[in-house]
Amino acid sequence: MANTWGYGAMTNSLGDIQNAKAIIIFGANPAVNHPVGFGHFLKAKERNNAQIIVVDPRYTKTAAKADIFAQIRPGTDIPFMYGMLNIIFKNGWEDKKFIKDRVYGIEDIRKEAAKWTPEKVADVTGVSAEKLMQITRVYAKSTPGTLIWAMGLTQHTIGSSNTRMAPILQLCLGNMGVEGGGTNILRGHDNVQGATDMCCLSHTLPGYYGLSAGSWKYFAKSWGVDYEWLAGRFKDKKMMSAKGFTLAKWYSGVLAGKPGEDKIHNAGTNLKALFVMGNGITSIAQQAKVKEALDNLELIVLADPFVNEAAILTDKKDDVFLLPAATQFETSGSVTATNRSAQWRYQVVEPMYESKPDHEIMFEFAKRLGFYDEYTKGMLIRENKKTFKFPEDATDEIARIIKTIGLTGWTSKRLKKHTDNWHMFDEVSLRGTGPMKGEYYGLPWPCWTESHSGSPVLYNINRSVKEGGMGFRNRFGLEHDGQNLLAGKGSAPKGSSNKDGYAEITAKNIESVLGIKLSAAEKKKIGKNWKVDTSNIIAEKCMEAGIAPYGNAKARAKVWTFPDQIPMHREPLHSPRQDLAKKYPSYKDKANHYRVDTKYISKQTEKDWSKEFPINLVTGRLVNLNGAGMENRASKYLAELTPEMFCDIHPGLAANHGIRNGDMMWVHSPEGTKIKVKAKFSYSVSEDRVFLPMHFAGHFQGEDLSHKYPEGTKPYAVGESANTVTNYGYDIVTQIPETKGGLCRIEKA
Ligand SMILES: Nc1nc2c(c(=O)[nH]1)N[C@H]1C(S)=C(S)[C@@H](COP(=O)(O)OP(=O)(O)OC[C@H]3O[C@@H](n4cnc5c(=O)[nH]c(N)nc54)[C@H](O)[C@@H]3O)O[C@H]1N2
Ligand SMILES: Nc1nc2c(c(=O)[nH]1)N[C@H]1C(S)=C(S)[C@@H](COP(=O)(O)OP(=O)(O)OC[C@H]3O[C@@H](n4cnc5c(=O)[nH]c(N)nc54)[C@H](O)[C@@H]3O)O[C@H]1N2
Ligand SMILES: [Mo]
Repeated sequence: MANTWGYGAMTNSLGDIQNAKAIIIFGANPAVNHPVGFGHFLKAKERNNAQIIVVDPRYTKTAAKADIFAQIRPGTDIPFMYGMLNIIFKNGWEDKKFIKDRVYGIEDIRKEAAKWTPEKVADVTGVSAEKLMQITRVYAKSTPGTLIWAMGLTQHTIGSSNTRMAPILQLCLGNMGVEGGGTNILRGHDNVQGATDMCCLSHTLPGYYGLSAGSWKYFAKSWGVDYEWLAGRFKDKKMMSAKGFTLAKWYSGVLAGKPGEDKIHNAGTNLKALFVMGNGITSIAQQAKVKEALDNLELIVLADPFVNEAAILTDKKDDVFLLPAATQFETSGSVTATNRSAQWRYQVVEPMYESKPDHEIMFEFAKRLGFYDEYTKGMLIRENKKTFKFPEDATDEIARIIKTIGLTGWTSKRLKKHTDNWHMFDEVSLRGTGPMKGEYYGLPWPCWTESHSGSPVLYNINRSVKEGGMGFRNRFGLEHDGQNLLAGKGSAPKGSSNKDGYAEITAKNIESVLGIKLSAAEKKKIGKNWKVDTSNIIAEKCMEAGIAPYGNAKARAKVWTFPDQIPMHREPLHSPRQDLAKKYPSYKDKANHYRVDTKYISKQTEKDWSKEFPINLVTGRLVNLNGAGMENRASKYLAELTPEMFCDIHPGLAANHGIRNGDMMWVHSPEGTKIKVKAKFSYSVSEDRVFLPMHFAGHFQGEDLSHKYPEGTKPYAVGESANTVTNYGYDIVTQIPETKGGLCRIEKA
């Protein structure tokens, strides 16, 4: 299973934040979670006196560096942003030309924003009308402004709507496609962007190609394998195109059929085996369910450099295997940073003891499962080789096949050259000098051809396509509801042969859009459209004409295929405000959501949760620990900083429950689960909420599982996992768990 919690790449880069005049941060705590990158935020302050605005339910270390802090109620960012738009439209502070030429659907946004007066926003979000007006004025008047988000926006049932709302705010202010602007999503692990781009996800092929027969056929051809052979790996062709389970709900795949469990659509069987490569498992919401699922599996295989604490959580005795995986220092290959730049990672040491790098573990599996040749064949094709060299040939295979996000230019040779010449690039613009002139560091995608510069700022029409410029992608047809979806007159990237909006480039329209004639030989070689054109003729011709192969369209504020066409506020499934849950109810329950019938409104209305569980539960991160935490809790010095699992609690709230600083306390969840943790007084949380760090494991509902660690492997710090009490609730589009919007009850232990 792969890690793909966050979504959306940075449109700009960390360095480019230094160009911002204002920085608004929703649900991210970079001072803690991206402390090196946060240096650029502070430099923006030094350089431009950039105003830093933090919107978070907690007074974080990032908030401590902010000019303005708004303590928002969890899960109410959509009303907050509509409130900003309400003020922006009322004062005419929006960028009218940008909206007219480059955005579709703002009329609907305008109507919704009109409903969110500052007073109404104050009631829903807990942020005063005055503060909302102050923030809006500062942010709208200090352009370019950059908008930052991370997990505080995504880990909600409405997470996907949050991630549409934020770009809409930026589009309205004309903050997209400019240096110092953009939506800059601070991603998680070093290569989480790369993992997402390769679609270690259950609903797409690599490069976001989707699961249609057409996509499968493109990959079959590109991998040099027979499409029917590939199809034969599935029960039938319907399952071949069906989305799989997600990491968040895999447990339902095991437990379905038991009383009260969500139903599944899995071609007739429950899941029987689990193979984990690079996920901590104790980081998944609903740990009691996860434990039960682990206990009910026939086989568990955990490939990890450490003891994966799934093995500690489960009571399963047989057929649990720990495979020693090598770490990133013992292998090499390309990794993709949060701003779409690639870097080559060189091996530091040989794999230690009997450990093996992940790719070797996978190759060994493929051999034993009987498809090693098919699995590795794609690496031989580019240069018609007999044997491959990993990872160079894998990187070159990716460059050969992935057109959708423009990875053609990412050959292993070029990526190594960038890493080797790291010192020749500017940290703000990413521009290279000397031998690296004309290229941006890490060739941020799209990097359309083998000589393309890379694109440091997405959607920037002030640069030529050759130098990283582009409009918005033409992805959703040419018109909708009678309105043209292509960009307006004169809004093509600089130096382009076509000055206006244009469709994505296909073999059919290339001559008319570019105003060129193809030779007979070219016509024979060219692919059907830019996404499947392995001849690269489309991309090469487009570069000459200054045309972005993916078209030049309007960004869409309205998505007519989503449950909410424009982002709408909906209360979390477990809301402390029952009055608002009635007014802004959740979605209808969703059948077959990544194979699982997932509850929304039925959960929200099951009872008035807030009566028994009146306190908001917020979870998140600490600077000294990472993810599920095993890697760092196994380090004596890092563990020493937080030797025990704790709960940040306001002294006022604690006093009401007879809890003193340092007492043990119980946190109970609506699911009937509980954890025992140490109370830590903190004014970072208000009296209506508590905060739990997510990095602990090794205790379960009050029980110490220390005796279950294999000899010599117990980490220096163990404790309850916050995810034993995070509530049921999953994003309507992506199925990310609602780990940042739930309820709990507390008592002194
Ligand atoms: N030290 C350290 N660094 C890390 C990690 C780590 O574990 N440790 N993990 C890495 C990974 S995988 C990721 S994804 C990133 C995550 O980086 P962040 O997203 O910054 O991490 P979190 O602390 O989970 O959440 C950020 C903030 O969201 C706030 N929040 C919660 N609910 C809401 C809400 O409804 N609205 C708003 N506006 N804010 C809300 C929380 O109070 C918290 O301060 O960090 C990466 N960096
Ligand atoms: N309550 C709550 N839960 C959350 C979150 C939250 O904010 N609140 N955040 C969520 C987010 S954004 C994320 S990303 C997840 C993170 O949670 P996890 O995905 O569990 O993150 P890590 O602890 O980084 O887990 C990585 C595992 O991979 C192992 N590993 C490290 N290097 C290698 C390698 O090279 N090969 C292999 N095979 N294994 C390796 C580590 O030892 C570790 O066991 O947690 C999610 N869960
Ligand atoms: Mo993450």
